[in-house]
Amino acid sequence: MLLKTMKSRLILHIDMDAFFASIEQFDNPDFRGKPVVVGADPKGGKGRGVVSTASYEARKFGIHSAMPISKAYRLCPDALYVRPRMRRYVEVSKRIMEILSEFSPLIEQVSIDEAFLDCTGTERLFGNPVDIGKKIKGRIFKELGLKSSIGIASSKSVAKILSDLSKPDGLLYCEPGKEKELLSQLDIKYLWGAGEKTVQILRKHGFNKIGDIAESDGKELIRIFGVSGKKLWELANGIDDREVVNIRVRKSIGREITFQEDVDDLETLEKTILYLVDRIAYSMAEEGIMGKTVTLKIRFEDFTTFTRSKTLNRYTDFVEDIKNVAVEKLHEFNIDKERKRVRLLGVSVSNLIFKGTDGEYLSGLQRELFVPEGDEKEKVQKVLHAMKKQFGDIVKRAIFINGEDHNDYN
Ligand code: TTP
Ligand code: MG
Repeated sequence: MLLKTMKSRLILHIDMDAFFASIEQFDNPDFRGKPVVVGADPKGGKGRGVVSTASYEARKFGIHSAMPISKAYRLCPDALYVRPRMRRYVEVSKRIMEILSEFSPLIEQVSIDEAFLDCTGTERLFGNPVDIGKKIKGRIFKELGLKSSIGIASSKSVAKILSDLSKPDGLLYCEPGKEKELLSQLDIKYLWGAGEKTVQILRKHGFNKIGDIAESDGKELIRIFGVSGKKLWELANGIDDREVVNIRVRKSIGREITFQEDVDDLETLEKTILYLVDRIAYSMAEEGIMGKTVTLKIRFEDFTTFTRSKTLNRYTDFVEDIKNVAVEKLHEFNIDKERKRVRLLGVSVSNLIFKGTDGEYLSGLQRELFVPEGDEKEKVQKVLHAMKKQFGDIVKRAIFINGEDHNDYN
């Protein structure tokens, strides 16, 4: 029998410390070493919003993410209260991901300040696991002046737990084979995937340490939680084969179409733009992306190809916004007057920002910052997207396009 030896994986979980607040402290040297609270305006204690995050100095007063800003103000009125600057944070986030991608091409960004890296097989290049972690921390600090915490293990869940435990400015490594031992003494609240509710139920049934779960025969867990009970048991035993999924930090999102027959009338071209933009906007909503720069690509019958771009003054994922720019650019080609025949038409959106995949907070913030509240267009678009998700192609705009369209990803 052929024995397959599974090589242990080397997975890193990187999470920035007090991300928004640390950026504020870096950008404003006066804020360093002081309690900084990023979030809504406290309005002298009457503010109604919440805390995005607090610097570690502010956390000493009990202030934390998602706490009402009025409560934070009561706990520490002298803290420095600043409004979020999302664009700046997204820019720094992109830079961090670029640094991480120098250490491995297999990178999964989980939220604005967090990513998994699969560094299996990179020891020869960068040294032992701890060295790799130190190098990454060093690079991020040197280039951006920010502190990070890193967990290194053979699985995603253990790496994630370790980065949490190592905070702030920490680095923890679990040798392969020691996962179960390491987890056993930890409180069940550290188990990745066990939310607050699950933890409560577990405690009610007498599970307090992760080891309590690992040592149980699993049947009780399955009885309580169904299939996810089995998952919990596996995680508690350090079993987690989820892979680091390569989420490409995309530079643009677009679609283009090559017509069956070259087109020379403006109306068809404009309709085609709407058709393409509809699909782009749907993908953007699906993937939680907004963009600022719209590019129109046009190829004439003689294969000469042009691109024309315009950068808006805000991020958008609205069909209307994207379409308007693309149509405006199309008109610059004087197709009507010159009767030029078009072979291919494409639209793409670049200069993108991404919302985190593990929560709505980033999207919420982005909406708050970039979109007027209660915008009608947004509501209509949301409904359209929701319907499209449910009914697929039934909800299409009534446009017939004679050609093949395809993704145009960069
Ligand atoms: P986190 O990584 O959860 O928090 P953090 O980086 O501020 O602190 P830690 O050292 O504990 O990792 O979230 C990253 C950023 O996301 C955070 O700086 C601000 C934002 N955020 C919110 O706006 N609202 C929230 O409720 C949370 C949890 C985060
Ligand atoms: Mg963080």
